[in-house]
Amino acid sequence: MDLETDAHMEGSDSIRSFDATEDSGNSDNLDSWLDTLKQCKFLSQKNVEKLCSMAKDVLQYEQNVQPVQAPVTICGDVHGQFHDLLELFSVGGPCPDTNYLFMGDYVDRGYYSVESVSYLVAMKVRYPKRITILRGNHESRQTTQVYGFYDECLRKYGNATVWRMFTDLFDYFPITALVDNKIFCLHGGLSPSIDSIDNIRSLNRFQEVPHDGPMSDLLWSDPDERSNWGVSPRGAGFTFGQDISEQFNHRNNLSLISRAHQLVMEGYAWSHEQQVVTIFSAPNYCYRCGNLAAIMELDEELYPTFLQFDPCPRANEPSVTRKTPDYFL
Ligand SMILES: [Mn+2]
Repeated sequence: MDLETDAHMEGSDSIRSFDATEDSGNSDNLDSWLDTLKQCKFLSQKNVEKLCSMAKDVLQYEQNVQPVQAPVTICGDVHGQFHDLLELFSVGGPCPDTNYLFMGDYVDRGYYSVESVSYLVAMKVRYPKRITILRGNHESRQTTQVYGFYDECLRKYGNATVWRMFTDLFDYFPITALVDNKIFCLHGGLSPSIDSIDNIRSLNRFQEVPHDGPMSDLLWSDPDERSNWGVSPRGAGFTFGQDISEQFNHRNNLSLISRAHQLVMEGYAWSHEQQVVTIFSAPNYCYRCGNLAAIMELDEELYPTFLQFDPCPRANEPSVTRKTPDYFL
């Protein structure tokens, strides 16, 4: 398919603009790709190329602070645990009946990064108003070369082209979202370079995640019991105390910071006197951590309900007793 011609034809298709289901067009392709992916089969390289091109067309118009309306269900790290991602949609309700906001880290660690990120990106293109996908610190060229996604692409496609197409696409992902102007969502946490949400709007996000600076901090930082800013043991981002969260929420008229990025055994954890919540959606992380996963449903009044879930029992799963790759250590 000639993508430019195809895009031109879609642009002149008036039916598309009036589609009440807010489809993106191309739904025949997308629905068949989604059917393939649901069986945990990955797309052809050619179709990944088409998918990434379509996704860029959608994501380039989203904002650094993407506005989202409640009700919406907020999800944390997935990390290539594809069967657990399907379990997440089973627990939370199918999209587009339920709106979803994912806070990054779709790839690395688990065995099905390709299927997981392909599925979420295809859902984004299929239902662009119903699902928001933010960037995590693992949606980067550098991190994916160390923690598994690059190797998985090589193994499944025989070359690095699919890895390059996805990591190029990651540069387009929005870095934060704001639910009804009250709940600020992002992968990591706050940055000493950012006082207000407007500061984030002025960043140029269309680049590899930098080693330091505000964009890096938003994807890497963690809340901490110690007050003020601290050095992060991760080697990127900062730790931030309750005083910092209070100040940020007060200054920006927020009720809550919702973030992911850290393994929490119950799947969710409050901190800073309920001004920050951590959500982690990969159950039994790395197939060995024994944690629950959770997602946070927000109703129209932004009242949160947490849904926890266990790992999905599955056939053909790689044995947990196999040799643990070095990058798990
Ligand atoms: Mn992370």
